[in-house]
Amino acid sequence: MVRDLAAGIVGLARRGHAWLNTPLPPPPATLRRGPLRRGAFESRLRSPRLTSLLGSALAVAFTVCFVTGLISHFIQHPPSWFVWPSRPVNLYRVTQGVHVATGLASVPLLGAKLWSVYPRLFGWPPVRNLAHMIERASIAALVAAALFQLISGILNIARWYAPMPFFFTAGHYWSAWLAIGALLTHIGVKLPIIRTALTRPTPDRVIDGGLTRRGLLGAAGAAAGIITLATAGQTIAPLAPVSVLAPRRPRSGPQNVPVNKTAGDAGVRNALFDPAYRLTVAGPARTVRLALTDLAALPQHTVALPISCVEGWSSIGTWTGVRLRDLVVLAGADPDDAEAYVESLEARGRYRATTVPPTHVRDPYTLIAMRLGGEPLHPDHGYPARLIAPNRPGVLQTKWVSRITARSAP
Ligand SMILES: Nc1nc2c(c(=O)[nH]1)N[C@H]1C(S)=C(S)[C@@H](COP(=O)(O)O)O[C@H]1N2
Ligand SMILES: [Mo]
Repeated sequence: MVRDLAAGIVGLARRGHAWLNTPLPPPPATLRRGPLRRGAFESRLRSPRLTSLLGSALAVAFTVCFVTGLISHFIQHPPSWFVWPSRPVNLYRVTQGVHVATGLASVPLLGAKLWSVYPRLFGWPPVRNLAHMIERASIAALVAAALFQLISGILNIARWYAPMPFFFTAGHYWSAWLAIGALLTHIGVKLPIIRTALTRPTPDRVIDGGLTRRGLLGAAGAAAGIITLATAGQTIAPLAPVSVLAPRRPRSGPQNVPVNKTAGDAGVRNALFDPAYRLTVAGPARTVRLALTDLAALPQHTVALPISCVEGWSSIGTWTGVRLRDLVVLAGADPDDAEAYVESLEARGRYRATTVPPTHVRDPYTLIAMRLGGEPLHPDHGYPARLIAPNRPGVLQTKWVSRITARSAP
């Protein structure tokens, strides 16, 4: 009885397996045209070795890009276990510069990689069996997610949001998980092919006096290098002259610092110069309202800190103002343990407020700055007062600050 049952199950499994692996019939002769023609793709440059080499470079670039992107996301939306230090002051500048650079360098690598395998799109039959179908679907997900990441990232650094009818940050974040998951699956499935292709080198022949494999790899690598050089100047000042692709230059903008959103864009032009302006600091013991003269009478400090935009550009400024920890103390909070909620005069806008965690409130470099390069802040840089903290994304360096609420960290 038990034996019959077991035999039945095994038989069913066998039949299922045979069914899953039954190939579809070959294409009718009328379909053997265009890309479905036998020998439609001639280039003998294509080989598992070429694809594996390009794929390895791409896997490294994608992994670095993913990790640095995750860091940037966690700083902006910290899970409870995540702590980002306030030093070294340039760390975020580096991680985000690397994020944007590896993303951009991936463009020619992905182009070459897709070229090396796209004839497989026209393989026949399109679906051989269930396993083959799942594999093709996972590759489709990988290609779609990779293209989406590169295109949405480039649109974001170009600040061109019209083609993106979704919130960039959320789309880019969730699609990153899809891309990295599909990439791991892909590597897992192809591992035997990759291993053979990389361990048993095949000779690199000159084909019809044309390009060699080494030549093609060199060209893809050079393109990646040129793109990196042509954008790295948005954060490495000496490279700025050759950075023809960089949307921003480190020394452009008023007071030698680029501007992302102007006072006009934020709709705060009138409020800035209102003589009734007060910086409100609320805390557990009291609420104080400070006029500009009161702020100027507090101890002033000067720090050299970068604005490091998530878009990859960065620029150092010399900022002067009062320490956030001194303001927190005025309102009766513990400066070593408080977090500060900093709000802007800007009424609406995703970046009108930010929470400064205890690591950064504590840091003596964290200022509510009133001056940049020795002059009062330009209206576009956040006059009358803005937050500037070490090792933080630019998007969290709130401009036109009007209110600070100090509370003990949860
Ligand atoms: N209130 C407010 N502050 C803001 C923003 C904003 O849109 N609103 N943009 C942020 C972004 S994205 C960056 S990169 C920095 C740029 O500062 P800067 O214009 O002085 O260079 O300001 C940040 N502060
Ligand atoms: Mo930014």
